Amino acid sequence: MLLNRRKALAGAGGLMTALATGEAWAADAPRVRRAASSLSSADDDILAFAEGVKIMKRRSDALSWEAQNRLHAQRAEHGNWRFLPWHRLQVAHMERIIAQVTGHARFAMPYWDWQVDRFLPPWVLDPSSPLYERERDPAAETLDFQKARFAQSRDVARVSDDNFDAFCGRERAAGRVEAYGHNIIHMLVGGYMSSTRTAALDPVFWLHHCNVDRVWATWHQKNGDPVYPRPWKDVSMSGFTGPNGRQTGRWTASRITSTRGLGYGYDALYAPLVFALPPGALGGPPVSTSEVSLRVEADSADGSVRLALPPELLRQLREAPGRVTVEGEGVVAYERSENLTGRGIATSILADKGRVDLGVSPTFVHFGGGEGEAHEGHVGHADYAHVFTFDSAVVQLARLTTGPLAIVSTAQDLRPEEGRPPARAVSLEARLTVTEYAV
Ligand SMILES: [Cu+2]
Repeated sequence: MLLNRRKALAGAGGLMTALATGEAWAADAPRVRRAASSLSSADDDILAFAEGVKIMKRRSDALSWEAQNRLHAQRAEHGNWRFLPWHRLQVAHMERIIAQVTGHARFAMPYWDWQVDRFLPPWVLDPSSPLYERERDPAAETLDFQKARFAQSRDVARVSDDNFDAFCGRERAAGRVEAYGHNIIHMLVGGYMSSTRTAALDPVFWLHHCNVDRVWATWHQKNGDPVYPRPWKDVSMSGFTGPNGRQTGRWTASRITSTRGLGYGYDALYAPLVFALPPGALGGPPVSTSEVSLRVEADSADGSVRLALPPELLRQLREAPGRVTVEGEGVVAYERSENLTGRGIATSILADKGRVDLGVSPTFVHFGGGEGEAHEGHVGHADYAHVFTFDSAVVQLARLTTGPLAIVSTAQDLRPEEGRPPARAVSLEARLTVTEYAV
């Protein structure tokens, strides 16, 4: 009884700290985070970032570089809908710490938008700079990230259309922003970045997560607060160190959906991306909408999972090809193990002669992490799952083929030279909304 009461009091105290910190940060004139490509090594933010890394690497206390990596290695949220708010908080805290230890009070973390900038900023490639990291994959130094493996995936960019589930993820599945664009960069930069245990040691981690945060800010601007479900809003996170070296207490997701609430903004958000066909674009008004929910447990020897689309659905797609749209979303889950690292989870819709690729998500497998006590079942040890989406391309595929169609997911081995056994899928589920329009 007494223990519970103590715990409750400690919790309340923590909440008040985070509220007070958040209010103080929000009251500042907002910091403006700028594009890495617009900043030279002589710009104030880059000088501060480099100096901050140098100072923090020399420290061994709560404001050290290693402490930030340890926090990320042990408590970062991946593979679930806490991913975006958790990393938003870590970058915002880091920004304040760098401002504090360097005296560059207005420091704002630069963002590296690899789809526009394409190459790593020159100031992280200079071996004499604290922003350099020799552990990176040497190929990353000259890599055009826009043309790199997996970066062409259709699932990388078109996230602004996503609903909450697809974008932010689910309670136990990574959203697309995490599974695709985010994971791809961790894999391509390589070295420390390729493991959750070491990723935050590379300064590029911060530039990258700053941009992931900007993708969220863009999506949030389009969708607004009503889009977040209550259970997500109540998610709480703690363990972050403020610029004074003390913990800032317990934060709730609902308070940080806007970057303003944390005292920063971006010089520019993403331009509106390609949007889906507006309703009615196919002709007359919609005459019917049906929803199909499918799920299958994996049982194939090669570790993959296959979900056949029901024949009556295919008949519907084939009978009214010009008048029907499909929106679909699903979750594919794999067994979490070391064997799943260094893989690319490829999901496609397969026909006898043809396929629609739904993207490849390089794995970024975390072990542990999260706040075990705060939610049941230790999300960090549950299956490794992510969301995928598909659209009316499946209608085209159905129209151009005659046989069965199936959604298939396999974990391709990115290190085939090791001759590892296949990684095992656990399940695949999908929900399709089929809308038929009048002629
Ligand atoms: Cu990351």
